[in-house]
Amino acid sequence: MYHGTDYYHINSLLSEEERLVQDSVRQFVEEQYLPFVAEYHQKSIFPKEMSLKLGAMGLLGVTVPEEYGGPGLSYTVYGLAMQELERGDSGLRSFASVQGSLVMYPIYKYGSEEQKKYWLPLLAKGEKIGCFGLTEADHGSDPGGMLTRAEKTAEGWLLNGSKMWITNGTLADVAVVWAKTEKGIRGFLVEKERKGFEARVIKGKFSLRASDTAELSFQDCLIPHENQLPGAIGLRAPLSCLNEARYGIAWGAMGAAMACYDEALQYAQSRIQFDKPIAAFQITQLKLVEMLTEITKGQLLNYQLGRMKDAGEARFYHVSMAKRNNVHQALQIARSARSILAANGITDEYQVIRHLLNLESVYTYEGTHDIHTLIIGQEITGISAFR
Ligand code: TGC
Ligand code: FAD
Repeated sequence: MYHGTDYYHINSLLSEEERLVQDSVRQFVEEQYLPFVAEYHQKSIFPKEMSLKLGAMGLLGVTVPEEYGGPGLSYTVYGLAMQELERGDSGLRSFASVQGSLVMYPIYKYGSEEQKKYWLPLLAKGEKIGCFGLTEADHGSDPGGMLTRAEKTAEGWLLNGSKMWITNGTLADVAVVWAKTEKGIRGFLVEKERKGFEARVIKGKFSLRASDTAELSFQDCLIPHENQLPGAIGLRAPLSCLNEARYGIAWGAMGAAMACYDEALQYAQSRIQFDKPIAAFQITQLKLVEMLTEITKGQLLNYQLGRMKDAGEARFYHVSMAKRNNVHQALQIARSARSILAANGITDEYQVIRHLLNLESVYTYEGTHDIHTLIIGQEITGISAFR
């Protein structure tokens, strides 16, 4: 049984409820996900049945209140759950991030009472799946330049355009779509059966293979007026959803790093070269010490960020710092772990190469490393370096 990495006894700072959730998600990943992940990766599929399992465990929309079908737990619990899911695979955490932070959160925060009452309980149980369409082929880091348009007509909103790189895109029953109207950017709920809406899988991925990534297109796609999210006004609305997901990623990245560290340590202790375990060589020890130190620092960042989120004190640039640092460090840790496993580190008999390749996407999505650098830079200097 996997016991986690907790060099600074951070678990002792957690409540009993927080530890319980962490342990149960860890066990779920160990027993119900890890034995099959190599197959999902090889086939490049996200196992749809996971949706109901994650829902039954309360892992979809962790912070959504009980009156809308969520478990109404804290941000720290949410973070711990994401850490444990990503120890399995970034694709598993991505599924839960998108459903909870990018679909349920905007409906909860910006939706009408009818939208909340209909969608949130179904999404929380995993009976319905959602996706979030912000990025376009020509507008990634700069979503404000989006070309997708929504025109208000007597019959409803008419959507035209396309979205690229959309997680859960072909699995989704409903897409949260961001489009420009004559009054600026607005959010819409588009059900999969709407005429003129199509989702196509993006093939040939080397990264996040056990995740559904799609292109969405809208051709004169008519949706009722009541499918608009009434409270979502301007670019700040989708950006506020990203804060939620980026927070989960900061924790998740440490989960992937913990998996790589654990595997590299075990391998180093058992692999013999020159009549010694390779863990006896100083260079291997240096690599392991650096991994453990960065994991511990990342965990401390997450722990304090979680407490700040729970107290309502975390701003978006605080989240950017944890996402930026933790994903960067997780990627370095995965590379270092892969080097310890050497040739064995390139096969799917071990986890490190899968995590390494996944983390290349995690480094890019939800704001690239560079974009988070500039978000923090802008906050501390007061000068925007984006344009
Ligand atoms: P800018 O003028 O700076 O901002 C527009 C308005 O938004 C406000 N704002 C925020 N509000 C809440 N949270 C944030 N993080 C915010 N950042 C900015 C800002 O105050 C302003 O408000 P107002 O009232 O003055 O209008 O906008 P900009 O066009 O200059 O762009 C800023 C920039 C580059 C930081 C932003 O656009 C950005 O973050 N770009 C990165 C795009 C990104 O992260 N895309 C993610 C797509 S979703 C995804 O990747 C899902 S992967 C999921 C998975 O599988 O796990
Ligand atoms: P670009 O914006 O073209 O950036 C290219 C390079 O230029 C990067 O290195 C970037 O850092 C740099 N750059 C750009 N602007 C600046 C600047 N001002 N200053 C300095 N450097 C700059 N999007 C969604 O909406 N929903 C999803 O569910 C979703 N899921 C995804 C899943 C996967 C597997 C992947 C890979 C992406 C996903 N995305 C999703 C899209 C993701 O958010 C974008 O890829 C990301 O925001 C970057 O956009 P881009 O790839 O177009 O890169």
